[in-house]
Amino acid sequence: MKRILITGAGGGIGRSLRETLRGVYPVLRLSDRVALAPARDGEEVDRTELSDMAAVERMVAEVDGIVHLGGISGENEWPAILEGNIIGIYNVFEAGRRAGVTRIVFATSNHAVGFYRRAETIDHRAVPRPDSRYGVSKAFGEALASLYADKHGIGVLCTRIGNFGEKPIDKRRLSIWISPRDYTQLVRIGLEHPDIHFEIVYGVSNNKRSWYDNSNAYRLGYNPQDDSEPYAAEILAAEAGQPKNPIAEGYQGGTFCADQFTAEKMPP
Ligand code: 15L
Repeated sequence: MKRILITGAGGGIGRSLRETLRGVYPVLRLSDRVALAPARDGEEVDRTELSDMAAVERMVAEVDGIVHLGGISGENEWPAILEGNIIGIYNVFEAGRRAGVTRIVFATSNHAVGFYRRAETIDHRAVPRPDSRYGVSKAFGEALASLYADKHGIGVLCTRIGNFGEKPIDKRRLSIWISPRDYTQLVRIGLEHPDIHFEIVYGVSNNKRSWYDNSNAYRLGYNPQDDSEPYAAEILAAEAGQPKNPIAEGYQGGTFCADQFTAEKMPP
């Protein structure tokens, strides 16, 4: 892979990958809707609105692989989700197909499956149970990725990211945290593994409290280095005695499930 495009390169994960993938591939093309820091050696900087197909076509020209992080990264009003995450991902896959892109790593989210109970362990075969319009857009992206793999032969790794950061920030994130070095490893598997058709894996570190059976990632060679457990005692002590919302506490998606919840009963 000579030229790798990162969309959403100005966000937290994008800024991190800009450093950890530096020098790994000959050229990193970094794109966002906002201005980015100027290009260094081995970098190209681009500014594109993902809902603008003509601009997306220019963004993907001469690219071999894409790490698609761009779009809206949390719950929002429907017009913003539609533009950034539905039209946006369609444009990236379709323009990528026309440009001859062979690999895409898609940053999907735990919120595509957020309405599974915390007592359940789910694997890559779990059917979507989105907890928000945002989660629905990620499930749509996974379905679109499946179509472009089956119909057009683009190899796609869908990484259902839990929570990315230097360390976990609360009790829920102890179960879904992923460190920068572990996510970098997953992205490299997605771009470099010789045999990827369409795969879903969980973008989580080796967390003792994980809600996921991530055997599909391990099958592809993922060997996470980090575990949230050393942070657990401090986080749990800080949260002790805090009031808890039963919907947020009952389901993996947390507050995304409780937000705007109007059903009379808790879902199964
Ligand atoms: C996500 O998908 C979001 O992009 C991120 O901002 C966090 O909210 C994360 O999920 C999470 O569940 O912690």
